[in-house]
Amino acid sequence: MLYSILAGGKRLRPILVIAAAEAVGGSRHNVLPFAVATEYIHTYTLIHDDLPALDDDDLRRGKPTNHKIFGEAIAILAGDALLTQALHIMTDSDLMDSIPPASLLQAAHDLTRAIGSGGTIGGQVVDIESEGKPVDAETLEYIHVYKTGHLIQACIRVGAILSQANITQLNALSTYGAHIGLAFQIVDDMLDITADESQLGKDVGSDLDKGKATYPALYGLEESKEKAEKLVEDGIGCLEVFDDRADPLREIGRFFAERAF
Ligand code: GRG
Repeated sequence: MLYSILAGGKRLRPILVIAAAEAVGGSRHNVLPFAVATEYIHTYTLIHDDLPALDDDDLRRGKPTNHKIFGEAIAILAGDALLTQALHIMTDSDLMDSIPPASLLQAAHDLTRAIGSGGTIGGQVVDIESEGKPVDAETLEYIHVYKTGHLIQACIRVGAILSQANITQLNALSTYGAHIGLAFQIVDDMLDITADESQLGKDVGSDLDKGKATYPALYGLEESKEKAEKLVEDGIGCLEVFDDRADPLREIGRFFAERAF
């Protein structure tokens, strides 16, 4: 668990939890346990995604993948334990000292919906079933939104929910999250072609090797870039209802479109 958590990573999901909380006037201290939980959940998905039965990758966060060091059995268990520990952290009754119980429950409910069969795992299943087959635009968008977008969107919603966002704020942040979440995976597809391994810290070219459904495969690199940029622009546009406390979310959006790692 420690090996993969401490291997690095951009910490984007916890950053989104905190940035969303602060955009609606909340406190970073109050949302920190949920922010940590999102990184545990994300790291679990990476460990399992890298396993031989799934993507069979050798490099992650600039280091050998978990199963390469500890073997498959321990890698599976490390992923399971990170997921379980995330649930444990989110359901700690001490959190009720600073956050209303209904908000805690809603946040945990939102986050767990985003990572189950109606979210990350559902997207991953369709991704696997689509390998080596021609995939239409609708299926491709489904894979990306479910596999990657829902967790990103949920991190933003969680920060807002725990910080007592009103419904207008929550709706605006949800739409922002949907846009940048899809853009993130489109750029991830592009980096699999354009980046090098030392820059990215993970295997490159593996989507192509596995016949994965990707935006560059369907639309080409240029059109994929345009789609990602448009999604981010529209996503940032949803933040008009917020003041400069939402500037970190605006910057994160831009980073999602422009990132090189
Ligand atoms: C339950 C057996 C089992 C498997 C689960 C859920 C799952 C497998 C896989 C999730 C799918 C997945 C890993 C999608 C990729 C999302 C993505 C773009 C990850 C990379 O995120 P970054 O760039 O990574 O934020 P860092 O390392 O910076 O945190």
